[in-house]
Amino acid sequence: MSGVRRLGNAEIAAQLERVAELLEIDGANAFRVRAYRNAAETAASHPESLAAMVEQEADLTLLRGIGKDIASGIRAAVREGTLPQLAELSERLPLGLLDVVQVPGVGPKRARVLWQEREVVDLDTLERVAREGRVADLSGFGQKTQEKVLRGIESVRARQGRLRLGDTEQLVRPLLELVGQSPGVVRAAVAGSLRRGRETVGDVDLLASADDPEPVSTALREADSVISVLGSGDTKTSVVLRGGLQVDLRVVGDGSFGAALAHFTGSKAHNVAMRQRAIERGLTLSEYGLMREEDGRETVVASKQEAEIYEALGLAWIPPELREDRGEIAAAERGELPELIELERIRGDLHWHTSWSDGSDDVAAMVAACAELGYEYCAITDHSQALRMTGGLDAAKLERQWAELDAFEATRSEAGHEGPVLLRGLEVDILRDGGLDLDEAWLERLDLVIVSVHSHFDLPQAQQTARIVRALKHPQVNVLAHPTGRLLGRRDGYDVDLDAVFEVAAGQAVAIECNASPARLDAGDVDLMRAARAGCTAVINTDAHSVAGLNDMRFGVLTARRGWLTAGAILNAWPLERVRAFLEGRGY
Ligand code: DGT
Ligand code: CA
Ligand code: CA
Ligand code: ZN
Repeated sequence: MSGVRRLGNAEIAAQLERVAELLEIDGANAFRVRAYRNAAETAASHPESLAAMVEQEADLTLLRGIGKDIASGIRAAVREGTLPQLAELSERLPLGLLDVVQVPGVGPKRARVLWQEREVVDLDTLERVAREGRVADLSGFGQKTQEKVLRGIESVRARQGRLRLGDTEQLVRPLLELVGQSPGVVRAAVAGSLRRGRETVGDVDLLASADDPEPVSTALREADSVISVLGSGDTKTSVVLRGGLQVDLRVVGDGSFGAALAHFTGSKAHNVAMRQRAIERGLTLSEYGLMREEDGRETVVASKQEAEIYEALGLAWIPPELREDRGEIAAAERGELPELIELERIRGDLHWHTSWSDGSDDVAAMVAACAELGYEYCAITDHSQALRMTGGLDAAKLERQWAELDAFEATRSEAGHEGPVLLRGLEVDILRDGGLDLDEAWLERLDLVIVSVHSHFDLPQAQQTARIVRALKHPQVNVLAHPTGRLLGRRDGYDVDLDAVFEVAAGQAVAIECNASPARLDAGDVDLMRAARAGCTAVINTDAHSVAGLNDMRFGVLTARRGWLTAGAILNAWPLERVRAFLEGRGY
């Protein structure tokens, strides 16, 4: 594989999804379309690298939803970079139609008509044709559709790309409050990917129960942050917020709130598996409830509370973060769902920066904030010297920092020392060759050595992997920070064989970081599952560069929950003595 960038599962999934969409526009048979969608979902959620499986000549058809043709397509994609099915379709169909089908009111059938009758090939041509009034006169379209299309184009442009979890929170909180306090509303909740804690969110799904949907729908349409209304009917209202985020509100009767919440929380794959389970028990499951049909009469088995639906299907209630059809239903059936990590179980934050490097607050302020969060311990981990722009520390500067830390501790103990124990660490750069950016004596003196990659992102996979592995094999190294280097929505991770990295980390007692910064969430959910499976300990750190950044811990906890992690698997959920034992390489 030398030289060729190894295709990630997410990329394979995206290509499969694109094939499905193009087939749909092409008017292909619905079963064929669904086959590619199912395969895309499998690829996206499979914890092992498909490319690695191909290299090991594993049989891909053993995976759910992957048949012979798709398997051979994936093998070719791993060799050549592109699915042959996608290459073939994109020769016949303009790829811009993939954006056109996203426009509310268009969809694959209409996209095909627009392409064939009006030569629409992307959003720009669609906009021109619609402005010229040449959409309305197409059969089956009309004036109203044309107006809807024009509004829709704007919203597709605005929300192209997904919003990061951390960016949605402050937008959604006031809306949920507004909805919850609207006249007649009994219950209100967030559903969709946001409730599942996904690292990015396509749109926000809100749910409310009320007898009369009108007042709450009106309240949403008239909210300050709303810039356009995509549609508003009896049960569903869709709006776009300033900044482009779409919000869908569904209003249901309170009697079916539980069923609607389960349905609109998803994921789609989880819902499909749940519906199948209902059918196997002679029941049907929908957004209205779990129903039994007898003698032509339908009776409600469960619908008011979400937990009742799971119970009636012989399952423990499944936390939303696990609802991705990654084995949670089987685990719930056996009563073996993991006891997921909770924010309250986090005892310390072991990665943050101060004004000694590129942080904006000083040591005292950061430790005081950690005390405020109730932490038992924490670690100062500024950058090492290779990161010049950050004012990274060399041995001499570290010496000065430690003198300040000594003085800080002296003041603290005079004042009765009530805060968290402060460990002394450094985030040491992994150099191009895998060497560490600090001398041996200092590596030994530090309580905690974090290593990370901040340069040479473009090395070929074998070299990048060897570089990181070499760093991890240094006996003083304790944590690998942000192991893929991705920046959500901005930069893919570097090309690295994570399974090889995890294997070495497990053997060397190096913890794998779940970087809680909403810009990173790295390692992500599936990678954390892989790390845990390889025997690694995880650690959830904020990598805060200010006091405010310390509050990001919750995003890391959500990601770790999506990775099925329990407190026992997470270093900073352990008591200090056990953490020290881990850091010193003793039994832990
Ligand atoms: P997102 O918005 O891309 O981050 O992901 P979700 O999971 O929030 O997906 P979304 O907003 O399309 O739909 C919310 C949930 O509604 C989804 O997880 C499953 C459920 N759902 C039920 N029926 C349908 C359907 O026909 N289409 C879609 N898209 N979702 C459905
Ligand atoms: Ca959504
Ligand atoms: Ca939605
Ligand atoms: Zn850092």
